[in-house]
Amino acid sequence: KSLCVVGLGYIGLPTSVMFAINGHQVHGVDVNRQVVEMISRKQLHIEESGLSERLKDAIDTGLFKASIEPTEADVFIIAVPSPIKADKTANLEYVRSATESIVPFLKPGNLVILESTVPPRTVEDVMIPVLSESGLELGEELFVSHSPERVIPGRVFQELVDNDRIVGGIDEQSSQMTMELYQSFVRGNIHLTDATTAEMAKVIENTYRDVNIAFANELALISEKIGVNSWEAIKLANYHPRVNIHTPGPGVGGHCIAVDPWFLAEIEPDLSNIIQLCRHTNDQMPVFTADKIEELLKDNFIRDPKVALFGISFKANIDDQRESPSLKVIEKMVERGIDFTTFDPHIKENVVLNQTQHMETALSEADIVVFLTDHDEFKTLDPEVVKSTMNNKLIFDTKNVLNLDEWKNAGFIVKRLGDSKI
Ligand code: SAJ
Repeated sequence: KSLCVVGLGYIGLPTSVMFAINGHQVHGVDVNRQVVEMISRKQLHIEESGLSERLKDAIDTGLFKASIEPTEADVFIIAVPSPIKADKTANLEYVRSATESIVPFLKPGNLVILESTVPPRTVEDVMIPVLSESGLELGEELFVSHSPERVIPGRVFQELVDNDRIVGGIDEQSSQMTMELYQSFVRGNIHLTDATTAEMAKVIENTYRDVNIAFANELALISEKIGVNSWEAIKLANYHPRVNIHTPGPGVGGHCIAVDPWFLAEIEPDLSNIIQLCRHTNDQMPVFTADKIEELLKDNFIRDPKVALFGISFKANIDDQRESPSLKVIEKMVERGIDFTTFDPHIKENVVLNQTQHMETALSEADIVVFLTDHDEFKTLDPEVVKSTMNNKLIFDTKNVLNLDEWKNAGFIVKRLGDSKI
């Protein structure tokens, strides 16, 4: 089949490459000329394990090319961002303009698939009116579906193949055609439904995670007051066969979990009480983290402190700092006039304030090290090395990344988020 994939970001590019190496003729489109030029030179503008070599293969076999304008194809896949605006409502401008951009190229028999995560009813209420402008009859000449991406950054190529996939068509034939297409590489089950249910299912998945994490964060805050280690208590509770509580931390980042719950809240604000409350709970965690840093410094009589913030990305072992709780902690440090440095072994360019590429520089004269991300590199840090250039020796672990007993034995004053035992 010939495919035209609109949006060559974290989802669109790996998906394009995946279809190409499975024998389809793929034309990738992105409005960003620089991105298109890089990809055409087989260079990456995003980091994803296994992408580089697959992109080379796809281009070398002549099955993948990129440009800034769509062309005619059998299937159109839309994988563009769907962020939220400042007022916490969905910005569907990219979805709308991507849909508009393909209308002139549509012909009878075409299939249009939306992969971006969107508020339920977007296919029906936003895309269908635009696609109708083609003059093609929906369900007869033009087929449309939603098949939300579900992959986790860093494991995209495994998950594209192994994960179950939801396919929701505007009619049965649309669902059927979409399923047959993804069967070219999906080994998981493909579940068929309607477009709006597919949209709802995807948003629910990420909202479930946000609500669960908010619950874990609330348990952490309660544990701080009652002499309990929430990490241990949650672990014990999870030994129950029907309990699966997530873990606390300095907040929820990324462009999915912290965003998608708003897609439900936006539609029915009066009915989404728990969802909104959980968003607020998670958004407050960076503030709690900053308060705790100040408290620890004050309790230890440290004046004019220097704070070393370790971990800038929004989660472990990736280079993506979008919506990261660390950014909010940094903001609070600035607001409160506290001197700090930032360090992240996964972020190779300096992208935030006072960032250094050298751990020694970050630690030099520092009074406290705050761990905000559970990168593997942090797990193996040697307390003796960390200690050698610090001024005071405080550790605040917000992700349960360190063996704090070991650090205590090495002479550190230690504190773990959500744990009043240490
Ligand atoms: N976090 C916690 N505690 C936890 C788990 C995560 O505080 O127990 C935090 C992380 O530190 C991070 C944030 O939540 O800041 C989000 O991380 P994540 O690993 O939950 O999610 P993402 O954004 O990398 O990817 C999610 C995935 N969705 C689900 O697991 C249901 C992925 O499968 C989706 O494809 C992706 O969202 C998406 O694009 O929607």
